[in-house]
Amino acid sequence: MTPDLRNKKIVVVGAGRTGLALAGYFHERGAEVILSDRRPAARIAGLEPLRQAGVALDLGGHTAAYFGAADLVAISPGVPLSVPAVAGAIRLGVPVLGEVEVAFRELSAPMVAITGTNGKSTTTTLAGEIFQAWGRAVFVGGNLGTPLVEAVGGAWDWIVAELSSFQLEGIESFRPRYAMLLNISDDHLDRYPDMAAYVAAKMRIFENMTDSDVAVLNADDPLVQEAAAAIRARRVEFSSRRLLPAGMGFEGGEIVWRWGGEEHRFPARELRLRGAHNLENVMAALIPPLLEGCPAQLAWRAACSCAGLPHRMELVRELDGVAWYNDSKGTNVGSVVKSLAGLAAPVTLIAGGKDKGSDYGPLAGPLREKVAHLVLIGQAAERMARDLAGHTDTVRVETLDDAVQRARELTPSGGSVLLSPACSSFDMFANFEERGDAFCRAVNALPQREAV
Ligand code: UMA
Ligand code: ADP
Repeated sequence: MTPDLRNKKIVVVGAGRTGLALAGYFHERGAEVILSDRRPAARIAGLEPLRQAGVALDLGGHTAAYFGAADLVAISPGVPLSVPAVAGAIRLGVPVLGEVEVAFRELSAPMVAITGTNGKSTTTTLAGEIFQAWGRAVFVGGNLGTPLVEAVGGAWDWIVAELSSFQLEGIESFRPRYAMLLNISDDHLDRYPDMAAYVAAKMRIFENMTDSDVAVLNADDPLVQEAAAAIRARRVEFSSRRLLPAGMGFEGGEIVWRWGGEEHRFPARELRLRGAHNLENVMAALIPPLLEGCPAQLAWRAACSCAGLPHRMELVRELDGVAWYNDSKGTNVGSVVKSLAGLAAPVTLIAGGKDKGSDYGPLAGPLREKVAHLVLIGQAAERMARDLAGHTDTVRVETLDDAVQRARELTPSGGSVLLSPACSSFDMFANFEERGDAFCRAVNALPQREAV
């Protein structure tokens, strides 16, 4: 039901993709909106239409007085609840909600919500494509790129939403029909005091679910199993290592779905997506449509035709016998470990970026095994060099272009070069897409070696 927001004072925090969408949403419903961002106007794109429509602006910082006097503070995922103006509003009893909660309250279509440290975007895309192939009108978005609030008002049969821990911090009544927890490894320790706080934020996805809802869980991930021990939702699990008596298992190169006395087998070699991690993503994505009655072969064909997203182990070019991969979305240690597992030695790894406080230790083994040269860039380079030197040859360079040049010099024919930073991009780029695009441009500009 559309809430009546006339004359309600609403502060929207953050003027990125989420905040711009939220401000428009509240404005259209008659609220008095103040859009607040710590950046000055000159550094924010897309404000003008909102300003002209009458949205008030609070830029270059967050004015606590506006927050304290609001009927509602609606926050973007990149804004922590600890920001002083937000924390002040909470202390004064002003309701503070995240964008996902705001959107959820107006969405009536059943939802598949997907979280986990890695694989969220790929799994969200896969699940969306399966529902679509089944003829369902499906909104696919959330952390993937299109804010969930943009789904409001659409005639959707299903909503498939990628959700980050940041987005889950701002929920209250949010209750999806399916919630997936793909895996847990350390990430975002620049925002959370410790791993327990990060996991607790992710686990909020299950907090309002009952046994009429379904939790899709990774049977092989001990941290997932431990964290999900007490959830109320019905559990349906996937394992890429063994057969499950009921659920999505794996045996002899085949994904095996066993449910309600039936068994379906899907040969993994038919998938376009490669690697053990993508097998897990496919398994998870199949579960909601199959439980909803989608014909098994139709679901499988849709999964097989999915080619994956750019910036995730994307083969950019083969040049002089060297394969160049763009894995700019490899923004934490766990994802780099998985990406390296899919490549043969010798690899030149380009890593570094904005340090998220992660433990780089789990990279040591894969570095010794696969990586002949580690080329480091960005703010994290110093700590990564300190923590990882000794496991492989390590060089530091200034820019991503320099890194591409060095990788070119260092990598012999038969090897590969992988950009998989283990860090976010915000020290040098606007986002991981911009970083990946810059890498692809530099790689595509490399001249072929003269034949001798
Ligand atoms: N800002 C403030 N005050 C603060 C912090 C930030 O005003 O204290 C402002 C910034 O100046 C900026 C705005 O907030 O203008 C940015 O808001 P945001 O960081 O929430 O970014 P959006 O553009 O709204 O994009 C967000 C997600 N970004 C983050 O969670 C950091 C996008 O996920 C998501 O696609 C989009 O909403 C739509 O749902 C990106 C991401 O990096 C891909 N996500 C993280 C990840 O995947 O690891 C969680
Ligand atoms: P997310 O949206 O969670 O960041 P993506 O689907 O965008 O995940 O994949 C990002 C990177 O994470 C990929 O390039 C790959 O290296 C790694 N990855 C993808 N799926 C998984 C998985 N199921 N388990 C571990 N790592 C994965």
